[in-house]
Amino acid sequence: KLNSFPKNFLWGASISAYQAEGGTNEDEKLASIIDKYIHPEGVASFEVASDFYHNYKEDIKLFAELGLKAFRFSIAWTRIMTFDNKKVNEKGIDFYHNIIDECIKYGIEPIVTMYHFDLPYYLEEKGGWLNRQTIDYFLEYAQVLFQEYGGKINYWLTINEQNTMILHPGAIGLPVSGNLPTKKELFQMNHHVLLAQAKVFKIYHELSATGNIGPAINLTAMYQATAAPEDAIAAHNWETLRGWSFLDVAVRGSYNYLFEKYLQDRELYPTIEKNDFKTLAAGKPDFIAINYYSTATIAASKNDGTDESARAGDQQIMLGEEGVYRAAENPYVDKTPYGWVVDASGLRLTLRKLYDRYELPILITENGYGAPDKMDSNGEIHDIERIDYLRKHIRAIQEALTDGVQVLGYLPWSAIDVVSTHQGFNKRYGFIYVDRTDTDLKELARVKKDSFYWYKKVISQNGLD
Ligand code: BGP
Repeated sequence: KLNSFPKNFLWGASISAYQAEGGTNEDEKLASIIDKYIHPEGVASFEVASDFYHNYKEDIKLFAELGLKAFRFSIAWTRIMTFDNKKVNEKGIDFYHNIIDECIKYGIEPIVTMYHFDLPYYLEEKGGWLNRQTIDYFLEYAQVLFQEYGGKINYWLTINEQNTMILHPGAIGLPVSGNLPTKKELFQMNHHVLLAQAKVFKIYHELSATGNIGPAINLTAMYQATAAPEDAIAAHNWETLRGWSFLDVAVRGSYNYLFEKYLQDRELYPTIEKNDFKTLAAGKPDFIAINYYSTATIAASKNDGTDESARAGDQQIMLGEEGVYRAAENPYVDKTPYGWVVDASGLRLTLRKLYDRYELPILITENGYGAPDKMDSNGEIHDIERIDYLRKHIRAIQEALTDGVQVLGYLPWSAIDVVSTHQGFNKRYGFIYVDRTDTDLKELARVKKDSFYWYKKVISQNGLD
């Protein structure tokens, strides 16, 4: 028998600033690296996105109608700080106050991501996260966030998907130079991001006795491709290097032994200054947020130069690494139209493993089904595959809760259609359709999909449909 969802379970949905807002040149917003990325031809840019910047009031009203108890959005650093963090941009500050106040008006818990891929471009020009000074910039920005919004926000997420940024930097767009950082540089950047995060955890806890803060990692359980022992080792490599290595530093304050060895063997070990480990150990999260979409199936490296190109479907973030592991197909699971593995039991397993390891409450900040939804001649969108996907994942969460895992809430991606990280506007995840295509903005009208009515019922019945 399954337990019911807790009464205060945070039924929600998510977006990020750059994928939803648009208005990239308005109100003295600075350019972010995302604004400067090179987009493939015919794929929507982020300049208008879903026009949430102008429509937020109407959109949040729709979220209230949907019955959301929580709404996760990110704050664009480039909207609220002026060049060099010199002062705050009041227009940007007000914009996010307005979003938060609208949420609170409807009894929706606002959940804030502080940084969702969109570093200010002027910082990138100074070396980005490779430059240790970026840590101080991030701290200043964080302090402004806590001072401005601290009294209204109970859940903060520091960095969205640090592991995606470091392990698969190309997945979120190409820098203007066209050159991605080297691996050595990436792990140095990783170290700096971890330091910034630990410092932010610490200053937040000095300021707030009641609020919660945590990292948001892309986490998926893995399966070994066969019972061959070398596949088991490869799968463990993958799970450690792709997931735990980031969270172990965030939660325990230290690099785990496999990660250290991996970095040392490849001469990728970052420069670590004298007090860094003290800094890392001094900042602790209150909970862990995960973005979960799929499981990965992992086989031993063939070591013949093909590990990195061997793909399981189109899932760009499931690449292999020479000598460490390679991706394999899983014949037991379905895939989305974009080739992403659909595996609800994998969510239950991921939650168990995460809880086993850290025993911290878990917030699911993304999960969803990307598909090219079409409006029919009656102006309706019958996204039944999405409903099926979400239904199964909600059931898996209920199973995990029944197992004894502490799950605080579920915030699927995405509240409303947004621009996909690298696949434009045709790849939709929302409960609310935005009437535009990659190339034609139309009127940007909002249309409730079938999943909207379905999720509304689920929320009103606390997890049942
Ligand atoms: C996550 C990101 C989101 C979102 C989602 C779906 O990695 O945090 O920003 O975009 O993936 O990915 P995509 O848009 O590539 O389908």
